[in-house]
Amino acid sequence: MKIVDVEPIILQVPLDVPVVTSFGSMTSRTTVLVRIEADTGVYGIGEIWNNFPSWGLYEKLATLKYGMIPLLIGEDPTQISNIHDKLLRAHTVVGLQWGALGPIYHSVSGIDMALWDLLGKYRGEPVAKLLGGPVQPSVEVYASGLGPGPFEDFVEQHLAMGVNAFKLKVGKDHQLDLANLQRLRKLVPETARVMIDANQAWDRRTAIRVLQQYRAYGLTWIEEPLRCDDPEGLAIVRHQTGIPTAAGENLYGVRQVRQALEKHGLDVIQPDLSKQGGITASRSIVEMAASWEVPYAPHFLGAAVCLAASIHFAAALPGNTILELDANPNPLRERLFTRPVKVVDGRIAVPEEPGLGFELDREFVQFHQVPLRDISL
Ligand code: SMN
Ligand code: MG
Repeated sequence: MKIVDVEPIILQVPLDVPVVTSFGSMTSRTTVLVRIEADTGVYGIGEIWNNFPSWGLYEKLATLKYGMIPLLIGEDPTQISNIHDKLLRAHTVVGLQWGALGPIYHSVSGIDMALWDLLGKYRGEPVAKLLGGPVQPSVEVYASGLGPGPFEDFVEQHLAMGVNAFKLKVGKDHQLDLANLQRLRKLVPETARVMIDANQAWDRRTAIRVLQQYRAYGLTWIEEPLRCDDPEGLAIVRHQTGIPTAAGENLYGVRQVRQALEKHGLDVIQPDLSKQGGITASRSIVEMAASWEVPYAPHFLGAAVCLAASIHFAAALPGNTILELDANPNPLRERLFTRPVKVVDGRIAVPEEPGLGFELDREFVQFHQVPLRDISL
């Protein structure tokens, strides 16, 4: 079998109510899917991370088109490890040189995910099974993306779905963060897990000072309290505050993760399957973390394809604690598939169909697919 075609599919859906992130306001949701087809007609779909800013996709698409696709055509798509290795070997040094490690890993992520989907479809098996699982038939999720604005409705909706873990955005305004945390704790049952995410906002001194005040709230973790390139700082923060730390969405390559583990900076590792190099690289990351007895909780904030991949992954590989599920409305997560992903009793069941186990809704895709020149920024 040989790869004969690799196509990016750019989808953009305007939002009625912008989603406010700590980086800025999102007026649309944009994603890049990758469709890989083999000469037998079998195909797979993957997803490349694209959150904010939407114009970030230009560099990922260029990396895909000029860097990756020429290396993929003619390859045997079942040789996933070889292909993964070849793509990273060909691009890592030049990526370090021009400072574009992110887009390289993001592009490889979409390709890798598509290859696993393709392999599953070819073999007639779900990806969770190809990965040697499942070790659990369903995966617990937590609702993320709460705050800094009102979040009561989101919390209520997710409690009704049986979700019992919530993550609040912090890091902009300490008084508001504290008030939000108190409000969230009152809204949820005592048994609920509560996490906070500072998105790299603090320096060491601020993190320690602020987190002392959060101790009383029984936090399951503080995510990215410091810049992602300060693993020693993370170790100091977790030792001095006693609050577990989580990070990983901005660490690229096993070496960066290994350094964070060696410095004892992490209690939970959070690879994102659309960012860190797909299923193949994320598997290396979580297996390496397991040797430090550090469990994983996949980061996820994208479209339905990455969600499906994350479910297979977390169901198949031991050491998963929980999976992120963005609580903000996102049509690319909710309406991309003919059969939407459902949360029941706070968990998502692993699909039993071949590959990632879903069908793209053709009408939705046709309606929202945009040529690169028409992307609104
Ligand atoms: C996050 C990532 C990207 C955009 C907004 C928020 C956050 C998360 O770090 O982990 O969900
Ligand atoms: Mg985060």
